[in-house]
Amino acid sequence: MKLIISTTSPYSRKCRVLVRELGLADQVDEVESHPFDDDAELLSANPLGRVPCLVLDDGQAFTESALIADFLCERAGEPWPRDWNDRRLEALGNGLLDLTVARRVEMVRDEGIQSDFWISRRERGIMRAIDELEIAVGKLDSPLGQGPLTMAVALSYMDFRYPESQWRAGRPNLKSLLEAWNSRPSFMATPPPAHA
Ligand SMILES: N[C@@H](CCC(=O)N[C@@H](CS)C(=O)NCC(=O)O)C(=O)O
Repeated sequence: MKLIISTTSPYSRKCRVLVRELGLADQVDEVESHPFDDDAELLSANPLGRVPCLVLDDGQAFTESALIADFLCERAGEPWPRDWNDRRLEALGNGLLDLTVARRVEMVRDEGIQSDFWISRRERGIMRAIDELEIAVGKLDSPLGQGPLTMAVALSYMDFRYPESQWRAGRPNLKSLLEAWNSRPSFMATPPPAHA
């Protein structure tokens, strides 16, 4: 299988971490592609032009990180608990990723066309989501699961793109969750590049 990724993409990182956690590294070739280069291989696999994209050996392609994650977990024999609470946390974590990426997209526009309305709306959504996740993560027995992984990837992306963010203040459960993930080899092997 081929996993088309970008090293700065948090959605890609989630899939890359899963490949390593689930012991699938010898079955998956990672191919780097910057989505904005509109590289032919990516566009022929994914008409949406986005990463990540998992291409199976028969050419069939999966184009959403959540779908890819489900596929990888099934391929590995479902080693992690997958109940509705995990799915709920995954959905909230994915929403947090969407908001952080959307905020980033707004922030890198030329100053004259940035929208304070959208930046502020994204930031308020991010704060509400992490407050909810702080409560939810306190009730988890283990950091291993698609839900907590998605949350950890989103928090790590916040550190990458918004190092000034004080998200740890008053949120000890989320702080511990990211510490737990940061110490795992799968996370250590997939950091975003230092200058990007
Ligand atoms: N919902 C998608 C989001 C993927 C996504 O937005 N990836 C970004 C990189 S972080 C991308 O490829 N953006 C290029 C574009 O939107 O044109 C997923 O979960 O896989």
